[in-house]
Amino acid sequence: SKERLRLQSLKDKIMTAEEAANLIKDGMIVATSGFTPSGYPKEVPIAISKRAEKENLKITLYTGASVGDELDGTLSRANALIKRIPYQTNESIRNAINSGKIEFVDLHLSHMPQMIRYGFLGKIDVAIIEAVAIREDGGVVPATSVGNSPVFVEMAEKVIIELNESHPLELEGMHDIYTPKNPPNRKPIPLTKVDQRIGGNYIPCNPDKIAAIVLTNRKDSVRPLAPVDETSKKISEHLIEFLENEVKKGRLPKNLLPLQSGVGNIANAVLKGLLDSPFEGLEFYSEVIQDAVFDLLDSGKMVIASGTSVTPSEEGLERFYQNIDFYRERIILRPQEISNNPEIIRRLGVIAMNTAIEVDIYGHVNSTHIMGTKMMNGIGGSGDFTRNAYISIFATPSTAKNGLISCIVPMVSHVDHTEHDVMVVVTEQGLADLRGLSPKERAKEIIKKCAHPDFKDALMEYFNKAIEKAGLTHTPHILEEAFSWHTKFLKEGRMI
Ligand code: 0RQ
Repeated sequence: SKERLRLQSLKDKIMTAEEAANLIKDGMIVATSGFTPSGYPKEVPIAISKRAEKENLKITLYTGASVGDELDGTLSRANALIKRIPYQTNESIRNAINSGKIEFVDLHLSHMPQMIRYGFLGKIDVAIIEAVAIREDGGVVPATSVGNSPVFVEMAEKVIIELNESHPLELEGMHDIYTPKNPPNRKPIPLTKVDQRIGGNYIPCNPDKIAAIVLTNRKDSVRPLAPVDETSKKISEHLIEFLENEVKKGRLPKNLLPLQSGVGNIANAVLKGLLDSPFEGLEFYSEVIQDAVFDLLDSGKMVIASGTSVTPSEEGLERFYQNIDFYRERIILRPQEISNNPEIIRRLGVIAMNTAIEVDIYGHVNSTHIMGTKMMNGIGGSGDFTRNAYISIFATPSTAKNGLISCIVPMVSHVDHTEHDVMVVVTEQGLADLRGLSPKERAKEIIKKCAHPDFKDALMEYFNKAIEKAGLTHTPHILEEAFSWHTKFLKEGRMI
């Protein structure tokens, strides 16, 4: 319709997904919109996969973060991917990464856009962007995520637009697009408050670059959320008690500071817990806006939410669209270069809450690897937020795999966040406040507060034995035994 394609000279670029997919050649770098199954292209990737099943066609794929099965799933099952950057959560692609079929590069999400502008990641041949409209000047109005789309559109040779009518036009005005310049002498990013807008509400695009427009109304495949379980609920209670105490001590204002929370069930439980908390006037400065944020906005407890994508459940999406005028006043979607920007996170004083796979007794955190070797999802934005937070928090259940694995271990099998970055660790057992503690003090606090009773004594034994063997060094370890819990699990299916 004229409302969605406002530059009439582009009308002859409308074509089928199969025709658009023919623009992709073997060996190309293809970059797409999409962030945590939201706002990603669907029709053209499916068409590329179909071609790849019949001919020799392999591409490198860049995205904002995780995308839906129509993209990561179909392309990896069609063996159409050589390399993938920077984050994924799809089972097919995860299996391909962990069996050597695809090279995966796990990047901090805020780093990727500038790495592309610096030329570190090669030249982007084609960008495929999901949009709700194309403006009179060629500008692209993104859908439910912004992610890396601005830099992809800027740097790609050609742009394919999937104009998706399943997204309401009322999304226009929700985005705030600002692009920092390259060094030297980059200016400060002028964002000092969560509710501030610093850019335009569309992605500028030279219309000559738009090589194809594909019309669709296929919806994102969104993920269902599990109901809040006992473990997540306890984690949430410990965390809220901690935040209340910080307010009492005068280290946080009454309405806290802007909150960031990861995705998944624990994050959802923590946000739900805030609904029943005494806090008012909350602000959210995060990546992903999920259902619990709608609850907080509806209740009036939260006044503003800034992120790079809206990723609701199916019911959540319906609710979002039914009340879009209400949410457009309270939600701002920014490029991931801004939502995850270290400069802004430090300036705003963001409280970062992310999930760990495992934590060691000294407070190093593994967020990405299973038993040190297999990639789960990727570091995502957790590093962007953790290193620069006012308070950095990691949550995890104290055990995994029905209690056979302790998520508190002598030494993490992969390090994503070092002890220098991690201030608080919380499990359903309790919360360890590590601020101002030395490694040996941290070990006692983490074991005492966070470890599961089944593993507590064994962890303390390891720590004491390490002191006996290594002496009172700065960070006592027994190198021959540091990974014995993991190797035992791999051999016998349990850690102790
Ligand atoms: O595997 O499903 O095969 O059983 O790890 O664990 O408990 O389902 O937790 O879905 O919240 O994910 C850290 C991966 C947690 C996620 C991580 C196994 C466990 C299960 C997943 P199964 P759960 P969640 C914002 C910030 C990095 C990115 C990030 C993540 C699977 O939060 O990707 O923070 N974070 N982004 O069984 C072996 C252990 C284990 C274990 C759990 N100790 N050993 N396996 N598992 N603990 C979002 C973005 O940046 C986009």
